Amino acid sequence: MDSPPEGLLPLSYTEAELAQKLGDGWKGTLELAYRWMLFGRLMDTRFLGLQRQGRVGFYGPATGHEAVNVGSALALQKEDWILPGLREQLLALARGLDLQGYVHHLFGNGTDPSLGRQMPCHPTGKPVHYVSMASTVGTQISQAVGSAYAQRYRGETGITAVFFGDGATSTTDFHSGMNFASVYNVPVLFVCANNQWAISVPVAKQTAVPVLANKAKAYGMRGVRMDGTDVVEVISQVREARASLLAGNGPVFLEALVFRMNPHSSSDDPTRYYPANWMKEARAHDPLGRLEGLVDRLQLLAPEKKEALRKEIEDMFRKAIAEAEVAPPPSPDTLFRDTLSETHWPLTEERDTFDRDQGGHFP
Ligand SMILES: Cc1ncc(C[n+]2csc(CCOP(=O)(O)OP(=O)(O)O)c2C)c(N)n1
Ligand SMILES: [Mg+2]
Repeated sequence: MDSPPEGLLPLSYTEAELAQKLGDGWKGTLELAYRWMLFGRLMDTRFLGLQRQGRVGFYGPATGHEAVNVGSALALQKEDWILPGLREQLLALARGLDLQGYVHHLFGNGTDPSLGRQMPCHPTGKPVHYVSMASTVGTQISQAVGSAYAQRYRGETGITAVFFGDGATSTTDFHSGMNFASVYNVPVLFVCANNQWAISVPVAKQTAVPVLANKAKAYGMRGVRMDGTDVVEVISQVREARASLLAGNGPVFLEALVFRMNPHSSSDDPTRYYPANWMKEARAHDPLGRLEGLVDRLQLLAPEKKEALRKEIEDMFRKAIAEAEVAPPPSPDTLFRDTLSETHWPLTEERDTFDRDQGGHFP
């Protein structure tokens, strides 16, 4: 960073505090965090740009959420399951989701693992234990409780972490999930990324509880509000919560306070509703800028190294996009596959009618 943007809130940790919060390998952890948070930032610019150029149909950026995603990815383990909300694609990639597969998915082509059937930006990744989101706000919360319950029932060692927004805390699934998890002491970690907006509705207009972490108290659960723009804080809180869950101390609710720095999605225009000072305040809490300030102060990455990293990431996107853009679309007959375990006549008839109307190309 040449000079930090005006008003940016610094991360003022000393080396001793970092070692205490992140352990002996803190330098490597911060470098990794920087790499992935930069990746997320560049990805949003690139992929939102693709949507604006009409090359992909939809994109949901998560600028401002990078520390929640990357901090959680670094604190959670392979055996854990992730049930995401709307903005955890970066978390999946940081857990090892294949970038090329994700970009195929954004284009909805024939190589997309979900064969163009999901909305773009709704990836799925079984190998990295990342369940595709449904977009219906909050439904993943009760499902995550079931997932964690099953893990314990089967004697597995991991936990389930479920991510959702502030708006989702006003859904019935939030109530059912929180209540059940607490009553049955289920090893589930609730992470609410409170970006203070549910599309155009500010958080104060959808709940009368100013600190969402306090909602946990009503369920007899530990609730903590953390600074979701400070990746050091996120890593240490998620690690601690995970250990507590595995020790059988009951579910934990973490509220990560963040600032949404982009439209709700590519289908939204926040200039219609953001207050005049919103972006200034959001930029002061920019998670990547804050981490970069810390990395620079501690001289962890030379400027040339940062530049090389940026170039390496941009090249990865360029290559993945070039490959995905020329891949053929899914064959229409895939519409009739994978829906039922055994094909039955209404489906076969529909398929045959469709094929006849198309000129009879199906195998
Ligand atoms: C059940 C349901 N109602 C409404 C919508 C439309 N919708 C999509 S995202 C969203 C707001 C979500 O806000 P929040 O939970 O705070 O998550 P954020 O988008 O801020 O990350 C709404 C109302 C939906 N997808 N599902
Ligand atoms: Mg929100």
